[in-house]
Amino acid sequence: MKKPLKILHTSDTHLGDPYGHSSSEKSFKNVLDAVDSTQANFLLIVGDVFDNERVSDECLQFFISQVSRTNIPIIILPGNHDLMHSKSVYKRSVFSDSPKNLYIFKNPEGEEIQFTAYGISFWGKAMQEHSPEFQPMTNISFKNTDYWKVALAHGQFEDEKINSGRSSLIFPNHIAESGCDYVALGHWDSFTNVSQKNIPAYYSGCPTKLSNQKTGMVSIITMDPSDGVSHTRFALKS
Ligand SMILES: [Mn+2]
Repeated sequence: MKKPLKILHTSDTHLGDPYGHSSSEKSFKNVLDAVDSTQANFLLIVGDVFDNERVSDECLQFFISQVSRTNIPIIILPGNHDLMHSKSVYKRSVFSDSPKNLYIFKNPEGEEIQFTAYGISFWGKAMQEHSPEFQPMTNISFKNTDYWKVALAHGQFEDEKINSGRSSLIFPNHIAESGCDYVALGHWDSFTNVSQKNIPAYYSGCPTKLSNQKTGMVSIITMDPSDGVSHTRFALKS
C-alpha cells in the first residue's frame, strides 16, 4: 500500500575533491541537516557521490559518519565518478560493514530496492562504464505496480534527434514511457526540470552553492496517495 511520504533528492556531491569541490563536505553536512529539518523519509544521492575512486579513507569515514546521523534509508546510485566496477570506491572495506540504512545500487542491468512499509520501490542501473552503450533508463521494470515507482538515473538528457553519441544518454521517451511516479536524475550541477507528459523528472543539481544562487539547494518530492506527487526546492544553509 502506498503511504504518504517525503523524499529528499540530491546528486553530484563529489566528496574527496579538495580542488574542484572544496566545499563538498560542508554541503554534504547541510544535506544531512535538511534530512532532519524536513523530516524526509528517504534520501536519494543520484551519482558522483565521490569525486573519484582514489579518495582518502578519511573521506570515506566522513561519508559514513554523516550517513550514521540518521536512521532513514539513504539510497546511492553510482555515477561516472564513482563507477560500480572491480576498483569501485564501493568495494573498499569500509562499505563491507556500513550502516544498515545505506543502500547502494550494484547491478548494471538494473534492480529494484523495495520498502514494503512505505509501499515504494526504487529502480536504478549502477553505472559500470560511462559509455555510449550504457543507457541508464532502458529496460526499466517494477514488480509491484501498486507501489510508488521511483527511478534513479545518472546521465545526459537529450533529444534522440541530436544524435550526439555521448555517454549515458537519457532520451525523453525513456522518461515518458517509464511508468514512474518520479524520476530522480543526476550528472548535472544545475537544477533542471526535464519532466515528460505527466511524469515529473528533475536534475536536483549539486547541493553546493553555485555562483547564481544564494544557497545550495536540494529537491523535495512529496508523494501523497490522494494528492499525487509534487516537487519543490529546499534551500540549504549558506
Ligand atoms: Mn556525472
